[in-house]
Amino acid sequence: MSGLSRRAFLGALGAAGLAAAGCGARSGELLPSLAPLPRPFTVPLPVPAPARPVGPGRYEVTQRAAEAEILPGLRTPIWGYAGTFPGPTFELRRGRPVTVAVRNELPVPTSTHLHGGVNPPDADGYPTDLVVPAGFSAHHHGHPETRHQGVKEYRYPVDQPAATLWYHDHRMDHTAPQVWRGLAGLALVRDDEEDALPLPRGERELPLLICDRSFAADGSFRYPDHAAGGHFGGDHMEGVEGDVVLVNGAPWPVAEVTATRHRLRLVNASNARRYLLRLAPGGTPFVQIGSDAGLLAAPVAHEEIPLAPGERQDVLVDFSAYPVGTAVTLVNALGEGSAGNVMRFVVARRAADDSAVPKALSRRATRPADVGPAVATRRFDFRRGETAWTINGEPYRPGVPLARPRLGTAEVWRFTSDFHHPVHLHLAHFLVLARNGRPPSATDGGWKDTVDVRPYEVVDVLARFAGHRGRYMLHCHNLEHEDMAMMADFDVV
Ligand SMILES: [Cu+2]
Repeated sequence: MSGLSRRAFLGALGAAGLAAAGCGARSGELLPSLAPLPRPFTVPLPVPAPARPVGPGRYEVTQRAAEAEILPGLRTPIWGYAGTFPGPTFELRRGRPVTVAVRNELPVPTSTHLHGGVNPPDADGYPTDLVVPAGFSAHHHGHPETRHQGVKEYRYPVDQPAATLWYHDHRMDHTAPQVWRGLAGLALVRDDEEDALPLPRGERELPLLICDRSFAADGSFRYPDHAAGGHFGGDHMEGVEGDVVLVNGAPWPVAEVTATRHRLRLVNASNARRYLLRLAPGGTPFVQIGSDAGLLAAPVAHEEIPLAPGERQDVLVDFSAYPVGTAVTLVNALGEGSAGNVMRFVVARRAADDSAVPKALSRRATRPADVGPAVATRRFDFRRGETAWTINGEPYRPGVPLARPRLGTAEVWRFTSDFHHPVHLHLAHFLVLARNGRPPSATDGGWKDTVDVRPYEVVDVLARFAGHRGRYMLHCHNLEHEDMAMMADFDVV
């Protein structure tokens, strides 16, 4: 590991690096695998096991090192919630609070963020609110830390609409390498409104946690050495991209489906990679029913789905549009080479289908006019600075809030950028109002917590600060940018 501090290292970068950050379609830098890669569409799609409560509303999950067979024939050391990658899927129900005791048996501290969750500040996974394993004593930051010895109980009210959430590590300066090693999983919130809809269920509802990884020759995850611990060089400062696309932890998997409607909960859990998802052959659209934070008011059909790190899309795909026997590939139009494929569905047989595409989905207000007037407008500029990735010209300063919105109000937040920055707000869900002063993209609809801000774009969102007072944050969800200081606190007062 480099002995240079993060800031000294970044300060040593030249103007060439600064210029390179601005242009181009890529959102990170490829780190190629050294292991031989399997043929795509040979590994069956796994579905992560459900988390099992140990008592009413209580879960206990241990973060630990384990091994997984990700590339056939090779063993990959992972760090996983419950020793699995992805971690177990939490099935949550609106109105039923849960407590999750996260025990840390890894060699490093962790902090768990439930992404998209409307949770009190002490359960939000603040980056210095750490669960410290037994025997770990190093303090290597000047930042004040909260330390929970061995275990922390996260109390989640689950007072929010049905949505596809996910959880992942959020440790200060170390999020990117710790998520890369496997610390991520799904949490699905369900409610009565969603239950009343005739959506595909059971085996026809597939959560698809998509992320890219690179592998060393021995099968272990490959990650820039100098990056582990928040020390990046110029070569991967833009973000680390792998050449293997994993879905639910399996490389380019294949799933047999009936020729019926399916619900796909798409999650981009990648560190830096953006996707533009299409079906090949086409001929049937993605019918979007939900966004990051829950169901849309009404379905919207798309030929392609962009997905930046942290974003989710809840879509229906009707496989009855294809003859039995068709191989339907989910491709990534932004990916080069092996990263151009995501997974494959094989339409195996006809079957009865009692699902439908509802005309109306959620009664939750999704028009800005129904949310109420914005009481303030604030600007947040996401930019590569001389010494780090910055927001409003400053690297992250824990405990120094850049905004103090009032509980129960809505504000317009304007995001500007010099590069691809998927901007994520904790606690507050938002509606995308405009891109460059024009209407948002067709795929920007509904309540979101992460928005893909592209190079030199101006994105306006209407954020609602509801649920809890206290300290939260906004940050770039390119995890390498996040680790390189592209975060800021805001206090809900
Ligand atoms: Cu960024």
